[in-house]
Amino acid sequence: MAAHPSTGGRGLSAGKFASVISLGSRVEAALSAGRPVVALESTIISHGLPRPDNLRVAREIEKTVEAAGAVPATIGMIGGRLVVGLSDAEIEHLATADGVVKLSVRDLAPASMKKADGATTVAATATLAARAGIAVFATGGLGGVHRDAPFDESADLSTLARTPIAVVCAGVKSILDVGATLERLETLGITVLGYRTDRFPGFYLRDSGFGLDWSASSPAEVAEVLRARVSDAAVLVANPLPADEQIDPALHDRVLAEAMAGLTRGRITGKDVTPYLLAHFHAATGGASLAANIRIILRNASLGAQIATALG
Ligand code: PSU
Ligand code: MN
Repeated sequence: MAAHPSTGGRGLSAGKFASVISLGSRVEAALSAGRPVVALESTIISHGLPRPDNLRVAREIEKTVEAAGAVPATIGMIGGRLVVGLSDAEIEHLATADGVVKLSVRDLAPASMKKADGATTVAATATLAARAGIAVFATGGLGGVHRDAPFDESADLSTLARTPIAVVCAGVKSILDVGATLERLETLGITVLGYRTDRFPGFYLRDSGFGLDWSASSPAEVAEVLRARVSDAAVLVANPLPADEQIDPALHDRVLAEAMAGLTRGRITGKDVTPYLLAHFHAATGGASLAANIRIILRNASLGAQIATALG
């Protein structure tokens, strides 16, 4: 395929957004050959995981997707350019550079004008992946409705309501109001499919305490659900940690209470809330939450690749 002249050799084959989205060469080749591709977000690399583990994990996520037979497409912004399929050097840059901006969907265009380096959230990653023709996206946990601040609802939810993509995740973190988030997912018409479970996972915990109406028991069943869609909303594939890999629930509840108090004390608001809570968990659980977080992402990357393969 001919190189796109304005994107330094990386271009979308077609579509309204071809001039603003650059495809990595491996991703472009896989998409045009109809081979399985899994989209990956960069906010977890730049703002969700502590350094220096973040770079190692970012690479491990890509390797996991490859080992399961699909092509990884980590998504982010480099010098104002939206890249679907970052190179290893670009991933390293987003993992180590200072001043990498957290980008939700509404931030993409102004950040592009400013030639920013940016990491994309679930909302922004899903949007770009779907525009590029990628059917499956694997991540850790979604944003949602915050506890004690129901007006603070992640744009992940409203964006996924209009983005036709499968999102493999471990539910939403218990730092959020899980019940309210599930109610919003229902309102927004977003299908939630438990993977080999009828319980909604609680990220660090196997079970958030809430049940699910639907489940699938294999990548083939998930693929069947995806093919049967008649709306443009996302399908969440909720993949829980095994019981022996979850965080001790008592430790979890204690750290969560401290983290919530820290938010109030530090007057932390807006897009800083999620990174603060994550950093607090990682520091206060002596590495247990980090280990769980990494396991979640790798397990989801593998399942995402299996689903993309089953989709054909
Ligand atoms: N959940 C996690 N780790 C993360 C995030 C969520 O377990 O790093 C990130 C994701 O990129 C998600 C974003 O899209 O936080 C949500 O941020 P906000 O609540 O500001 O929309
Ligand atoms: Mn918010």
